[in-house]
Amino acid sequence: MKVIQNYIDGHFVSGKQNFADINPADGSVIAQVSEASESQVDEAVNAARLALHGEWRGIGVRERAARLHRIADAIEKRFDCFVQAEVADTGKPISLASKLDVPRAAANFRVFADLLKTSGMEAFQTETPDRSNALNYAVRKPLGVIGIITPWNLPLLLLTWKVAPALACGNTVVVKPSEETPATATLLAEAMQEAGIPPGVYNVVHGFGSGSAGEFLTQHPGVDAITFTGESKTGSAIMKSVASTVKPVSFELGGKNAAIVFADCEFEATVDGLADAVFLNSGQVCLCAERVYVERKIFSPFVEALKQKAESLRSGWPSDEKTNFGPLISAEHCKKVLSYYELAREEGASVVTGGGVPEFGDNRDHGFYVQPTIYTGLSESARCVKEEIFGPVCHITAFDSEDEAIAMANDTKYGLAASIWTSNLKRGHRVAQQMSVGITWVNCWFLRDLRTPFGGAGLSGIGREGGMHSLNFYSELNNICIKL
Ligand code: NAD
Ligand code: 6OH
Repeated sequence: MKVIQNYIDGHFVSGKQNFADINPADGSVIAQVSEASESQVDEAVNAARLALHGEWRGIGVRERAARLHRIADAIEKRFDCFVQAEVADTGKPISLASKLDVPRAAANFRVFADLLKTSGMEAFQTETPDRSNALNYAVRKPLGVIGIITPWNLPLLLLTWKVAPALACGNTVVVKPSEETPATATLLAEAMQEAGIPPGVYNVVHGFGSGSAGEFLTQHPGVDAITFTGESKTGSAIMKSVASTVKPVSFELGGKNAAIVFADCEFEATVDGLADAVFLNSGQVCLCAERVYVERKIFSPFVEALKQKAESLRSGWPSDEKTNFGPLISAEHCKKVLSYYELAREEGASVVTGGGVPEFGDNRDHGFYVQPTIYTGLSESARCVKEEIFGPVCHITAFDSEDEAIAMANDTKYGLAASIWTSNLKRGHRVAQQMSVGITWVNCWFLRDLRTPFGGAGLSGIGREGGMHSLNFYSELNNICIKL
């Protein structure tokens, strides 16, 4: 059976023991993953530190950008391998991995390569007390060794979203991909080799969080910063772990995102948009809308139309091109989502559609599929309306006024994303500006421009990445003040 290895100092290496990589579509074991020991994490960090001062340091901006483009080329050359590995690990439909995950991985490298070449630094001419002048300007230096910890829902997309700007800024990285989806991080090492990225610049350590590679990395004194995407409670554990060494952190965490649908929306386009916002990747996108607020005038037809969409999703084998709805990531996550389906009933929800497990009569019955699900009728304080479920499920509430919708949408400890659906653009701007979140979409959802700030408020994160925000996080800025 295939063994997915660690990648340390330019070499593929086995770890201390193996753990199973499971296919979410049928529960079968598809590979063994080599778990890095504490001393291997140490080796990876030391290799990354040495590489900071080696050949990588001397490579100028133009050449670094060229190598980032070469990484993108190498990903595109292996497009099918990446797609297959991502589909096997996550169970996501092949159409999604080939449209979203893998192209975005290449785009992440290209965008940050180009941004690096074109971005300048701020400069100020400053009046001095003696009526003379001083010139202030900043220079950008690498932050050092960056520890990157990522989740399983968009494994390659989210990993490269951090690796690309980190390398663009001249850092070296040690990445710890999710234990559920290890394959593409190791495949990326092949692309790094082909692109001429020196040994030690990109390292991969596989394993779990607490008591394993994740924690070894966050606690390591040789790591200069941690960037993490995952659950809010893991973010809290990582914060504690890095506190003693005062490392900068960038956190993209959970969400309980709202969509607000006004009666004047373009009905069909909005239903299509919401079907994506609720069910894409089986609801396992941090930006998914689990709370949908619909103006009372169109409540019933809207609920009915979204129900039709949910029931028309094709819950098939992930490698079938016609499938547009896959399983959840794991038995454990499936149990969690089904416990919320149960809780919704206990809390008094009306089940519009779904709420259970599909039956296939083949090996998919051993996989982690659940039905796309819509609820209505819960109070705004119900746990199913307050807590992130991270599955293909939403609750729909009717509202009468704009202010009421805004108040309900903002009544959450999270603050990642929101979407507003209206044909009144003035209202779109007005409502969007009142959302307590990091990202608001109007008449669209998950439409990304990689130059824009991305991140969350409240429990949804710390800091922003994207465009210059990424370059600033992954750099140490040195401001130079010269008396003229
Ligand atoms: P998770 O927090 O369980 O795991 C994420 C990563 O952290 C994994 O690699 C895991 O091994 C590691 N980890 C776990 N405990 C750790 C510890 N104590 N120390 C160091 N590392 C540790 O998240 P998940 O279940 O993989 O992903 C789902 C969650 O991620 C959801 O809450 C979702 O909203 C969130 N998410 C957020 C964004 C965003 O951009 N805001 C994007 C994707 C996913
Ligand atoms: C979360 O599941 C999705 C995050 C998306 C991004 O970080 C992005 O850059 O598009």
